[in-house]
Amino acid sequence: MKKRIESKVRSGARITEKEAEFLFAQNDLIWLGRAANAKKERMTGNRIFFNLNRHLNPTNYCLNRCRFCAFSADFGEKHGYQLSLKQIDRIADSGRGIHEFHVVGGLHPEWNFDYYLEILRRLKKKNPQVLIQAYTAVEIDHFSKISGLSLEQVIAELKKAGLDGVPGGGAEIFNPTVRKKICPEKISGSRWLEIHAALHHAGIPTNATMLYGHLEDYADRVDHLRRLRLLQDQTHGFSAFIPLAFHPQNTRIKNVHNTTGVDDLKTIAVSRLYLDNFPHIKAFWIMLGEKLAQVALWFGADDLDGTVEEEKITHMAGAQTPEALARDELVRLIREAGRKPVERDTWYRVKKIW
Ligand code: V47
Ligand code: SF4
Repeated sequence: MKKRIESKVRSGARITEKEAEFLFAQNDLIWLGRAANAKKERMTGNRIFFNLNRHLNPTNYCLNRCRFCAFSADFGEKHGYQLSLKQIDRIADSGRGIHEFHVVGGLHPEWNFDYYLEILRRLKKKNPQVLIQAYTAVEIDHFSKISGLSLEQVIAELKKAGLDGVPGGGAEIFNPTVRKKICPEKISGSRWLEIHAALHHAGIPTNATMLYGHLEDYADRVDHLRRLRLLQDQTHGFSAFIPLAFHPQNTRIKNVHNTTGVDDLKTIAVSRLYLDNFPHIKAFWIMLGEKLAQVALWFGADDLDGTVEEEKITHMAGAQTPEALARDELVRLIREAGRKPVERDTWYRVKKIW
């Protein structure tokens, strides 16, 4: 099987689901890394992308209360918050010099669709040059429900308000049995895929994620990747895939440990090898830690995300990483890995080669 996979990497032929499962079960991490790196270098050479971005989570009040989520809150809970439009304006003031606002939050029980639109308008008004990557498919589905508008109408309104791209959150794991255990209230995997297909048809590039390291097994991960590869074959609208390492602290998923470094690297590597139609695989340093994210640059990843500035979702679940990295620090991490740092925006337009 190893020889067959090596030859497929050389010829560019597709990895099957059986082979992907074999790769996940593989203990020869160095072999796996070398294969994934060969694939990465065929696609993006020595380049590693990063963004100058600011994350912003407008509220953590959320109707869904997914069991793996330490971030969300009900009214009356101490850690609940919602940003006023004045606070959004202050964040909008900090947009000078960045390339992206990344906006993700909860399904607020009382906000109407226009409030979510107004957030985009305010960010865009003060920063017309900054791209906005906002609202997961889960939020977009919610907007359709609360506004009575069709999915296509919601997307059109979001575009009008300044939306340039959609992040990959909300995908979690598509298998309905596991999904029911970790996020019973959330939209189904099929609906998530349907929303991304609609965004691609409307010309909005999106990302995809997979939350791993909870109750799923390798077959569930491969099934998740299979469904993503299939949709990408049809639409070519995904820019990047980001495996998200589950952080269990303060969540309602019990008896699960943090992911290990080996599992993190394996997941990056298998994703690079199997998702041959995804242009980019992101090692999100916030979740992996800066050091492992740097190592991942030799295991198939070609992107580190960005400066971030502020992060609540993972930190409320126990992440020990900083909430921000300076541009120079990202450049140093990439250079010290022997790679070429490439500053990009949401659309992977090159801003500067370092
Ligand atoms: O969907 C929630 C995850 C996601 C936990 O597109 C958790 O570039 C780990 O969308 N442990 C939202 N993960 C974040 C997101 C994202 C992040 C980075 C890059 C991009 C991108 C998108 O955060 C959720 C969920 O999968 N999440 N709780 C947790 N305890
Ligand atoms: Fe809400 Fe998203 Fe947290 Fe689920 S993961 S509870 S949808 S904020």
